[in-house]
Amino acid sequence: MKTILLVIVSLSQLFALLPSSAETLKGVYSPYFTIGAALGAYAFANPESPVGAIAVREFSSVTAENEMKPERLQPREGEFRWDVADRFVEFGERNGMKIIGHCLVWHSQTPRWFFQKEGGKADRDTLVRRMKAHIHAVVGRYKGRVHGWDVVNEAFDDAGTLRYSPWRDGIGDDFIELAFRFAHEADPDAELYYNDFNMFRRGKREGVVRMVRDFKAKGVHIDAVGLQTHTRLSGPPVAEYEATIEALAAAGVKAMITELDVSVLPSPWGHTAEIMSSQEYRAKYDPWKDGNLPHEKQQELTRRYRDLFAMFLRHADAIDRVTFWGVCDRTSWLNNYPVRGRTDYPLLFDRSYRPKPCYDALIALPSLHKTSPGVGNLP
Ligand code: 9MR
Repeated sequence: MKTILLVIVSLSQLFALLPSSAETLKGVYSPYFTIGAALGAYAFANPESPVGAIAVREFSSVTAENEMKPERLQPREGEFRWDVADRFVEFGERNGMKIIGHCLVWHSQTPRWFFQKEGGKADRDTLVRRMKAHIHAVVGRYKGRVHGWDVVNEAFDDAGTLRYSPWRDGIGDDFIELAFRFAHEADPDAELYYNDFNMFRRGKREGVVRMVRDFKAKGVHIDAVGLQTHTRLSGPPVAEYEATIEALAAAGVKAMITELDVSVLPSPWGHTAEIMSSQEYRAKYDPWKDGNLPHEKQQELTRRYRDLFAMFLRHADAIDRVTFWGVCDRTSWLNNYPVRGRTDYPLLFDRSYRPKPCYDALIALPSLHKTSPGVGNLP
């Protein structure tokens, strides 16, 4: 009898250690913030997709990784292609998710015709008219269905001044403000965000905060700033992102973590996610191409995710949503950037769609946080 009891007790202890199948990312983080993922058409337009199935189970928000960018929606002036974006929005609605539109105004993935007219560059009036038409058409079509829009993407440089963009070149520095005004006109109830990478850098943080304060002073509607958060195992320091989240809260907007991933591969470029640079394939930059990440790297990845989320939990009041830039390693953009054809391991699910140890750590973290806040920061 005693032995049977002992077996039952130790079995139940064992089960208590295993992640319960009832637990999901969106469930355990629901008291703190929304958990989202970016998806490609392979996931939301294919009912058989394993990635789509994971998204439905684990995430309560979705962002279209590419399918709502200007080049997809309006490849030629006045010729809109809604088909795939419509399916994305239907997928989100069917699964009761917060749908995020990405993105309206960007220097990249925007067809050239926007910026040209016969004989050369389009003038300011033409550009403003085209920007307004694009934003009204896109935001208007999904009015009341898309929860929030990345209105302007990546307009600042690391120093906190405005970077080159054909929008800025043709319109002037007020192109950002105009985009927010047009988006607010088109759907006054949609949330509006400014979104950028390298938001851990002090210069960029200060530049974006200045813009937010200026918008608030002028009555230009803005709800949140997105920190893309494409990170690496070795950095950037969690404390630098933390400083940005605090600065945004002080300026009166929420922070969103909008494109989270952790590249584990060696990089000659340091911490930036600069979109312009790319490099030729070299084997030394692709050390784990057989699909097996060494145990100690797996542990480092788990620690990195745990440290980031421990900080997010401490600032849950200032953070509205945390979105991963993808679901599983197989389909991450990082396999092709900044070097084509590598094997990276940046997300929570592996190439066979199985949850990785970092997933288990993130599932366990909120209950640890409740009993001893900051626990994830232990070495
Ligand atoms: O993940 C996206 C990738 O599939 C595209 O090829 C790429 C094109 O620029 O855009 C990627 O997404 C970017 C996002 O739209 C904005 N922030 C940086 C992301 C990674 O480059």
